[in-house]
Amino acid sequence: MKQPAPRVRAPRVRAPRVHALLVRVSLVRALLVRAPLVRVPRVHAPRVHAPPVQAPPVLRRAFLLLFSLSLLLVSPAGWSQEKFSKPFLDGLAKDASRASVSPDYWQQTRKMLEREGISPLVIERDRYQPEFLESLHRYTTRRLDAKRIARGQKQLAKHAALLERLQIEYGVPREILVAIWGLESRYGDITGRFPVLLATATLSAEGRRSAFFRKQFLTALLVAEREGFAPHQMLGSWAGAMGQMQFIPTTYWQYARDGDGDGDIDVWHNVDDALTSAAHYLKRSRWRENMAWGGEVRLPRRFDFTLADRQWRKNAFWRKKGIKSAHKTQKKRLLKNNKSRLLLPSGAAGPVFLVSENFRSLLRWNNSSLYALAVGLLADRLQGAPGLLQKPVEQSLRKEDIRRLQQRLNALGFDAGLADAVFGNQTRQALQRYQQREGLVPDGFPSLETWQKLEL
Ligand SMILES: [Ca+2]
Repeated sequence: MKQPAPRVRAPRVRAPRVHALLVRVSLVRALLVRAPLVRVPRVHAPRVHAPPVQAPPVLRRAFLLLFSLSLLLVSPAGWSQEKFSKPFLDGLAKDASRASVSPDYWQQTRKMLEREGISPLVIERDRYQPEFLESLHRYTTRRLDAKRIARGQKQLAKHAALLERLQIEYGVPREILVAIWGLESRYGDITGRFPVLLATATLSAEGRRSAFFRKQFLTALLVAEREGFAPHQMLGSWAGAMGQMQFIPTTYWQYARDGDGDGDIDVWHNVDDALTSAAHYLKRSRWRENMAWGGEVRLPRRFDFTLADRQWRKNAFWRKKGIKSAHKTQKKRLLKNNKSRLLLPSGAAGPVFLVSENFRSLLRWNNSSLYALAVGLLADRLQGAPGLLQKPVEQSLRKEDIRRLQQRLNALGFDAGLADAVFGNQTRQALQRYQQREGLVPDGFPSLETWQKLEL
């Protein structure tokens, strides 16, 4: 991993050294309050995507709480019995030295890791798998609530000058920045309480994506040393996402910027720094000025749903097929886009979207269509746009149902790939071919009608 050399700066004390017990108490508190914005770690390329993790059931949380409290009582030296192994820490030491982390900072970090041990909470979060796949309806209802919209509008007014400057400098609309801010951390309210170095070390020692998290850990070391944090003081989500925009360490290292020019980057407390860094990251993710993210569209009465195959096509093509903006005010914005693709997140009966190449920039931020749609839709709502014309279909699919669907399609000779309970492109296309043969609407969505026809 090639990283630019860290800026040389005298270490600076950001806050009084927090006793390990306090860190433990804050972690316990994280269990008591609503789960912090727990999300998929962002990867530059290729992106790893897993469905957003939801809060564990109440009972499990209560158990964890008791477990944590018992550790506080009986294990003052560390809150996990399982330690990082010596060969693992020795391996990290070599990598840290190669990445130009100072020997002194590495020793402090090693002591912290030896004292704390592998974090059971981080492991728990990483292994938690929701039983249901989230629908567009559920996803947006939980995130585009009236309070989040109203607070976003207040933030637009409060930071008008900064947002204006960023729009001019980076070409990213103010509403998009504020929408991301609202979704990532509820405008800075929830930035995570896990020590990032402990979380990323735990995930590189234990997790399914150890190579990815090892890189995050080493980059987090560089960030923490450069920014003058004690090793356990740099806090983030269980997966190491940091600050008001929830940057993973590699994103922070590459894209975080000093927005207010005070010589310091603080994406945790300084709104200028957080929003400037986000605008910079989006521009570098090829955000194009004067291009809408996309929008809801209206399909003609007779529409060929096999076109909903995720292909990028010229807007002229879509217009010829009779597709129109759902809202008059958005008509011009969509016409400006060069290429779009059609998105039917809840099938032909739900809302349909044309999304632009800027949507792809949002996917680079977080490779989830539901996330990118939520950003776009929240940004529109912040501008006073009405809600969706077509109500999303509420259909919660259990993972087990998807596995059965895949098995049935495979048995019928429609290659849905491995029956892994992930509703990916191959499954969608197999379902589309099945629907076409059976004379159903070929939207690649497991509607009730399709479900019944498949006799599932
Ligand atoms: Ca600053």
